[in-house]
Amino acid sequence: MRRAVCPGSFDPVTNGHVDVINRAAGLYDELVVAVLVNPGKAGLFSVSERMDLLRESVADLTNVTVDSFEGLLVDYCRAHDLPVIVKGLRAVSDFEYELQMAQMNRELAGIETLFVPTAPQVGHLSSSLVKQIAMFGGDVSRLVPKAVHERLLQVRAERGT
Ligand code: COD
Repeated sequence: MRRAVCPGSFDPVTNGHVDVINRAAGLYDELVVAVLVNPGKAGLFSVSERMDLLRESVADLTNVTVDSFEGLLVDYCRAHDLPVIVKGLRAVSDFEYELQMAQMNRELAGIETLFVPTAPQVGHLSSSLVKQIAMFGGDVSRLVPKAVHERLLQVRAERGT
């Protein structure tokens, strides 16, 4: 059974994430999408909201499950028998940091990293840009899954911005 993990903050999941998850799901028998619990950084969405939005966004992928983790990714990988990390790469700026993390994760625990190059139509997407645009009233409907778009509209309405 080939298993892998797609880790991230996913605050919130974008169409860029969904593209990487879709493609990784086609390469492995089981794919776990794991949301980082970062007590030092409050996101726009809670971890459980991010997980719900992820589940809705990848509901059609039967070999994908959504989980969360705290601490080192390699410890989570070891505890859940996940020998491969799948990451999306957007640009050279992503590559430098991602390469360093991939080398470190391999040194720490022998966990390999597979890089999936972004699809050109979503290469410019990031959660932080999407949040910024949405909170200033811009249209992000083409950039995120439907459930995320609806939730962003709700948050904006609640904040009255
Ligand atoms: N196209 C393609 N890929 C994309 C796109 C896009 N438009 N947007 C994002 N991605 C990729 C990112 O490159 C990343 O691989 C993944 O999707 C998740 O992105 P984010 O932004 O949601 O999440 P990050 O980058 O904040 O997540 C970082 C981790 C949580 C994976 C990392 O910090 C981590 O492993 N932390 C745990 C602590 C640890 O183990 N530290 C030691 C590391 S050596």
